This record gives sequence, structure tokens and C-alpha cells, in this order.
Amino acid sequence: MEMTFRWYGEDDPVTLDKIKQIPGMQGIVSAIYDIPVGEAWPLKRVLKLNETVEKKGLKLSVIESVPVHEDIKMGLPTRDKYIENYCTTLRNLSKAGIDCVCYNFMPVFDWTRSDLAHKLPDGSNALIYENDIINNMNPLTGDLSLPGWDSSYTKDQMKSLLETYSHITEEDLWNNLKYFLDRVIKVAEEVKVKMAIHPDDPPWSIFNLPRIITNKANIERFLKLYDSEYNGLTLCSGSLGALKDNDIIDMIYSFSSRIHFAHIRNIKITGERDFEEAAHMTECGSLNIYGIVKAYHDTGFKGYIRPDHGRMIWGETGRPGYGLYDRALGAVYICGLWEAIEKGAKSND
Ligand code: DNO
Repeated sequence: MEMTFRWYGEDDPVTLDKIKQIPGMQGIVSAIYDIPVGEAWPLKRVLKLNETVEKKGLKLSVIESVPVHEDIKMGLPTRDKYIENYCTTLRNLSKAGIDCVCYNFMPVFDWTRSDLAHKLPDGSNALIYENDIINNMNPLTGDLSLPGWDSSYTKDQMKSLLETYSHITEEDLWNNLKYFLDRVIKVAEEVKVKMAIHPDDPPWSIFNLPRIITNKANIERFLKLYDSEYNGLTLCSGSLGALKDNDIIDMIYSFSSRIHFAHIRNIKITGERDFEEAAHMTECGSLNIYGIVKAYHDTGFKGYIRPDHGRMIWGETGRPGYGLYDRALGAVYICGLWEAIEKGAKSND
């Protein structure tokens, strides 16, 4: 495995210099953030990003994300142009040596939480999700700023998006995903870039929008839509783990050859559809992080791992979920587990 860390570019207060000081850190997960969704990423910009990261002695390992234009998810006639641009981006990323791209297929909203800085008893704060609160939110009022709320939409755009989606069923979304994969994975194979879909977070429908990458059966269906190593997964333990029935360890064993990118994070399930983000250690939440890391180890995982969201600790402020300290603790914890599992396995031989 290769340990990586998400970096949001030059504006990120968590700088590459700081990331480099985390023991065991090898790679950077990043993206180009100022290119409008749907446009092709110019080779020059990709090479520049690569150079910035390499100059600091790190490697640009994964692109998270190359976002998918809503017209593709909605299956509109304009999708072909956006799919073509997507393929151009993949070709350019490949020329810069990138071999893994993370994306998602969630309509309108990416990851969604009800509170970005919920105070925990130890004085830290974390992102939480409470279903009742989300159900009472109105995406049309536009006065909210939560991760996943695309503030680049005007109220009218949001209204028309939600109106179009109200006629799109889960089956339609599956068909639109297949249409996308049939065109993109061919190119991914050609240029050797592994595509890694991120599961829906949370793994259930919000605001009546369809969500499909939510559980084991649906992931199996997804992998069969285009049966290729290049049509793979970002297995995000915290996203899928919010549903008690999702057994992450079983998924790692079942899908090992198709997992290219692992997001490792713990959550504490506090209700049927409620959860708090927790520190990475197993004892801090509902997920068996030791078991998850062991499953990656035992299946010979050669892909990229990153610690996922962290709490805000030690007075840090910044981008919710993406401060330095708690994520760094997560990375080192995962490396520690890996070392112990690896050495344990050797001494048992
Ligand atoms: C949140 C992230 C997601 C993820 C995208 C991938 O912290 O895991 O925003 O990057 O869904 O496209």
C-alpha cells in the first residue's frame, strides 16, 4: 500500500511542507479546483500540479476528484460533449503519470452533514449527520453552507436541477452510469488510469434524490456494469459504514481486485440514520479499523490509502474534516497497524 494525504491546493492551510513531515507519508491526493465541472483539464495545468507536488519530494498519487457533470448523471443529450471532455482529462492525467482517479455519481450533493463542528465531550469538534435535521433542510433556500452543498449553483439553477431529477429514478441513474462507463472505461484502459468510484455519503437517498452506490449488492451490480480492472472502487469505510448492515471487512475481501483507493475513517453510529465522525482508532467508533486494515493487508492491497476526515483538535480551525492534526494521527495509526500486522504475519510463518 502507499500512504497518501488529501491536499486542497495552494490555498490549503495544510501545506505540502506540513504533510511531508507526517511519518510514512508518500503520496498526495489532489485535484485542480478552479476548472468548471465538465471542462477538460489542460495538460499544462496537470503537469504544473504534478511539478508542485514533486518539488516538495512527494508524489502526486491520486486525483480526487474529476467531477462528473450533472448532465451525464441526468442522461441529457449534452452528456456526450462532457463525456468526451472527461476522456480528454483522463488522457492528460495519464501523460502526467497519474494512474488512479476518484469520482462519484451522486446527484447534486456530494457528502452531506447536518453540523460541521459538533462539540464533543473532549473539547474537540467533528462533523455529524442527523437525519431529522437533514430532512428539515431545504436545498432551495440557499442560505446553507455545508460540504457537498454546491454553492456555485444559483437558486434557479438548483430549482431546475431538482425538478429534472424528480423524474429520474434509481434505474435511470444506473442506465446513465452505464452509458458513462461504456465510454470512459475504454479510454481508462487504453491510458492505464484506474477509475475508482466513491460510494454515496451517506449511503441513502437525501432530498428525494436517487443514490445507488450504497451497499454490497449495488457495488456488485456496479462492478458488473463494465467488467474491467479499470472500473474500480474507492472503498470509503466511513461512507458505507454509516449503514449498520454494510460489512466493510467483507466488502474488502469480496472486492479486493477492484479496490484501488481506500479511504479509512471511523464513525460512531448514534441512531438508525445518525452518526458522528470519530477519531480513526477502533475503540473510538463503531467500525473495526484494525479488521479493515488487516483485510487490506491480507488481500495483498497494493493501492493507495488515505486517512479520511479528522476532527478538529488542539484548537485547529480550517476546512471541516480536513485539518492537519487528527488526519495525521489517523495516518500514523494506520501505518502502525500495518507494520504490526505485517510483522505478525511474518513471525507466524
Ligand atoms: C469527502 C470526500 C468526497 C469525495 C468525493 C469523490 O470528504 O470523500 O467529497 O472526494 O465524493 O468524488
